[in-house]
Amino acid sequence: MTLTEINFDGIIGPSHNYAGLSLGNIASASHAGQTSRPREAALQGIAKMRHNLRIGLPQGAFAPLPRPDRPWLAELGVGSKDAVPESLRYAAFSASAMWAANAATVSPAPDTADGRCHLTVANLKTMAHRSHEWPDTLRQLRLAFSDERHFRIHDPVPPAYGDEGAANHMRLCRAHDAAGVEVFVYGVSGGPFPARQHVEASRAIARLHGLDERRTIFAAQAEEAIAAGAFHNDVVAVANENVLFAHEQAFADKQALYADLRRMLPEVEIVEVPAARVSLADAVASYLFNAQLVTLPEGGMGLVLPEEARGTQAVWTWLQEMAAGNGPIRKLFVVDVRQSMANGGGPACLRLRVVADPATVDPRVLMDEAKLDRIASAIEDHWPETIAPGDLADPALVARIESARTALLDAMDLRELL
Ligand code: SUG
Repeated sequence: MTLTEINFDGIIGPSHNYAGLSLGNIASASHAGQTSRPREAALQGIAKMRHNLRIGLPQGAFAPLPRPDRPWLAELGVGSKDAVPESLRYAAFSASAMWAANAATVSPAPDTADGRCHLTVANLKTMAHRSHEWPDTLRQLRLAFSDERHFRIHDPVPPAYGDEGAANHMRLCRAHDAAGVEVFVYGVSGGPFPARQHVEASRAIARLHGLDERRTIFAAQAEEAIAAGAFHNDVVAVANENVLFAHEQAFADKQALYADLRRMLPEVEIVEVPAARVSLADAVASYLFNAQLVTLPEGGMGLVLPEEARGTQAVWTWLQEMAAGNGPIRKLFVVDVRQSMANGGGPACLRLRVVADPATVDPRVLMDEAKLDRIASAIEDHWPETIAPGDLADPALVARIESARTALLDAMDLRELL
């Protein structure tokens, strides 16, 4: 068994649009009503996957979900032949499943009582447009990780408690294949904005995954961070192996969190960015912490950052100083995921990390250059170029969105997800 970290990116679906649906997500609100570019968006996502493959990282991908979500509309009394009512249109068409960090919470095998990798699909109940992702996400997780000797997939926790998946979960460890400390980050209050992750959901997942309480931490997000636009913890913090990279104002009680981490994992290194160097506002606007913090095959760690981080002066200056210093993070890679960023989704939002032996995963969801070529050509041939407000009322566009996904599933040999 070779346990390794695999990043599964959500392929950006053909209905990608800017509907301003996420209260508390500043990018989503500020781009509401703009014209989106689904084809460009999806190709940016493919280019990121290619970049990560080329620096030697294992890469997986999840297919977009069926949109409009007809079974969900049926539950709301909309028949399959009916036009989608305007009030439900954007929620029914959202391509939000692209942000795979919200698909599930993952506890790798070394952390769990039964020695299997556990995944709990996120209920995403706080936002209407995301609350109906989980049934199709669950189907896809069951397909990708069907080997029950190695994986255990859980239904969502009950909707009494909001759960947003891996975006509010960090794992620290000596090495990916060693037992880790799992940190569940929850929100209590977000000032004017909703706190999306409920502590009871986090506690339930820790129990369901059979985690050891001596290596499990529950930490509250700072209210000021949520109020500044950190609707998920991964907007202000990211961890990889023994490194926690976080903004000074990410957590309600950082001293307690850092002390617990040092006690449970003495080799932990905490790289904290002071507010005096990078304000919360700049951290949120640049998505500095929504980088992928990765262990490079040649040793050392790198950050896969969005262009916006290079474009924000205080952030880029700080990053360059850090990379030139003696710390654990030495390499900076910049990728263009602007179409996703405009809805509040950076490089780390677009991926779900699973530590597993690739040989135990369905090979169809594991990527190489040839598969990415096939996927890219399905996108080039079938994805709409633009979606302007109101376009989703056009039956011809709806048909095109549905047939585009079918073409992609054909290219991925995943027709059973139709
Ligand atoms: O849930 N945006 C997503 C962005 C999710 C980012 N994920 C992580 N931080 N891991 C959200 O707020 C906007 C959709 C719209 O407005 O059209 C949206 O759903």
